Amino acid sequence: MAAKIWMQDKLVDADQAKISVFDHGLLYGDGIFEGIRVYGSRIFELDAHIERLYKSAKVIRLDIPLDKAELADAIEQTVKANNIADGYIRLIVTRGVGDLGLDPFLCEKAQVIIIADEIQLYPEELYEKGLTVISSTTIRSHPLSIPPQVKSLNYLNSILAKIEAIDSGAGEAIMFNHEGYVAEASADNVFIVKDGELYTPPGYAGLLEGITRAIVMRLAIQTGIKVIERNITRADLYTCDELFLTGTGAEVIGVVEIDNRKIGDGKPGEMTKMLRKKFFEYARSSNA
Ligand code: PXG
Repeated sequence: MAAKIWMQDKLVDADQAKISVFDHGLLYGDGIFEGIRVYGSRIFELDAHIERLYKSAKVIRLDIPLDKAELADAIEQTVKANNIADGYIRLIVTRGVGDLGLDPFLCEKAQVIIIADEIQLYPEELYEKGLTVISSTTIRSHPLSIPPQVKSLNYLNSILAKIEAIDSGAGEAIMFNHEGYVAEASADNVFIVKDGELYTPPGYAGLLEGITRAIVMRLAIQTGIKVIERNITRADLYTCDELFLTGTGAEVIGVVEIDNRKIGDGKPGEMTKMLRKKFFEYARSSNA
């Protein structure tokens, strides 16, 4: 358990880190967050996470009470105070304390919370064997609803998909968009390999543009692999040579079965393994 939590403008003991029952983050899921990794005491892609947080804030008209440099400094201090060498940061900004009505502008001030802790990893065995996934019947929200680009505190869409996965004994659920194209998994982005080329749904398919996704695309291009962002159908998933997911928690993980259809030979594919290795090395290297 984390010992010290950043609350607004200072570190406090974990048992003193409390928020009001009138916080709109709790009452309405009105807020945003980021999940960030720490590798070898270095905060991975901190600038990209801060940029994404501020973009989420802009969309929902939330004023973050710290500027980007102050926020980065607060994150660094929280990691140090908890002695986290390899771990996980949860950065949260809620709308803050308001009344029982929806109006966000009646809230006093946004509430910044930073938790730095150990990370719960998928067991290594799962990376070797690969994940089983299902197609979710819950679709990603329409772009004119909660924009999927906003990493909001309302994750019920993803949670409904995750429940479906758990109910069917699968590790993850693939979510489609309102047009029936693949969007992403409940907390990861989706890639497929077909004839040696790498495909991933474009941002406009309605997905969170993952920071891991961007790095994996870059590493693939550097290796000479052609990377194509285009709409992917369910049949594309069923007939691809390889399928894998990317995200802060999972990094790169192979999928070997979807909706009772085996992918490839039922083991994580060669390109998946190569990109997992490259990502693993990059994240732990001193230039990351
Ligand atoms: N799509 C969704 C819906 C996500 O929530 C990703 C894609 C991958 O994005 P990144 O930037 O991480 O490559 C996410 C990330 C958690 C947790 O505790 C979830 C995420 C990140 C960190 C922790 O479930 N989601």
